[in-house]
Amino acid sequence: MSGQHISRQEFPDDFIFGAATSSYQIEGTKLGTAGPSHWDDFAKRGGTVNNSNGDIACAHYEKWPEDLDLIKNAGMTAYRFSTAWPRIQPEGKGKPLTDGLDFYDKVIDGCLARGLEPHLTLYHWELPLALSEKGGWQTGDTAKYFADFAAIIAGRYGDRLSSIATINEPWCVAWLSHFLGHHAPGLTSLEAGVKSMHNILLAHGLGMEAIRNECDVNAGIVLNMEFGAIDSDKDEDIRARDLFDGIYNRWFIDAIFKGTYPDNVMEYFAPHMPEGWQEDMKAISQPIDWLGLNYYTRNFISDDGTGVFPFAKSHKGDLPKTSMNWEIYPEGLEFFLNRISAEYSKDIPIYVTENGMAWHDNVIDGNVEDDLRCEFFQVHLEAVKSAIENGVNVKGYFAWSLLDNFEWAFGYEERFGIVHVDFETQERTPKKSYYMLQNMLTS
Ligand code: IFM
Repeated sequence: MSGQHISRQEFPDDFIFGAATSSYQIEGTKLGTAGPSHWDDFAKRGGTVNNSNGDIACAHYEKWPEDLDLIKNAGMTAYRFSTAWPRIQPEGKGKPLTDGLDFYDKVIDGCLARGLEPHLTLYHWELPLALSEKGGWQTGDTAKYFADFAAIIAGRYGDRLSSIATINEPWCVAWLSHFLGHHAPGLTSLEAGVKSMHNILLAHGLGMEAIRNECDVNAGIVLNMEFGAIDSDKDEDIRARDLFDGIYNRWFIDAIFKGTYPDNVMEYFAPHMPEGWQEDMKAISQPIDWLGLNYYTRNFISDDGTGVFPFAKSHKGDLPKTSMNWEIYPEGLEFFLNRISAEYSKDIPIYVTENGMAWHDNVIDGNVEDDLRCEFFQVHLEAVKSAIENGVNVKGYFAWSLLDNFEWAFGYEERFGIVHVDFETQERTPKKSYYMLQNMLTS
């Protein structure tokens, strides 16, 4: 099932292959000096399964040299990682901590010493608790503090980085966390959701300005997109699906590339928008140098019969599923790559900044036989290749994730790594998918 069938040579020479991680999911917040984030608080409140948290995670704060070696030895040439804001500014503002700054110096220099391009994401979800307690993403003040943080990072590291992304997956930061309540801070309020949907984009816009003031680095943002499938032609189902697509996908990319929000969503969001939001659209839609796309799955969307916005329920199709019960649907990746190119920008360099799958992997006799993940990477790389052949400017692909790690609301139960982590001993064991990618990239 997982025989090697795609080769490095089928991609352009300047196409980069890498692996991605994020700070809270791997570093260990109790290692080194870091202030508390809203995820530490959410975990304490029982907001994650199995009472797990990011206290130790993969102990990457200590084991980063070994982890960078793993990327290098996979034949990859790029590493995507994020900075923990509370490790730099424990209160979300004020003087940066030397310990945190030194840590990312080591990681970045460690990348460069190994010939790995460092691709840094400023915010992959750990908001300093002090800012969360003052309203977090429901207030535009957080966006202003974020810009100060962006200036610190860009000023210190910008000349050594291959790229900076402002925000990872603004849909998760805003809607998933403030309306659906699945992630920190765990709110289920339409008003909080809508305000965050705008403020996280304001943070992107102000962050871009701060980065541009400090250095010449390639700056962009990473959006996650999910394919809204439909198996009905009823008007109410189409309305639910289009709203899903509007909130999940178009809200962010419309704002960034067109400076507008989708009409079908604004019909319901308008009463809850922050005052004066229109004035922010210029900063939000300033040009970016590149766009990151995180893609995982599709969901079938239909009307939920409640008559209450957003009117949608979802169900799965009959394709093979990951242990997260996410359908494996590579056509969705190709769809979004083509859509970005056709409807937003033909020229913007696009990086697939996350793609991968969870499985309940076990080490047996020193091996992890994750055949389904090997197949997953193959079919998604085929989708990328096909988009490139269609003229889409895709410039790179990052596997999610380098390591099994803290999978947010699922704690350590869901394993996304191409490298298995034993969370008792911190032993790393490359899985079959790691060797498949290594073989592809080095042979
Ligand atoms: O683990 C997450 C990551 O932090 C953001 N993108 C999706 C991944 C899998 O759920």
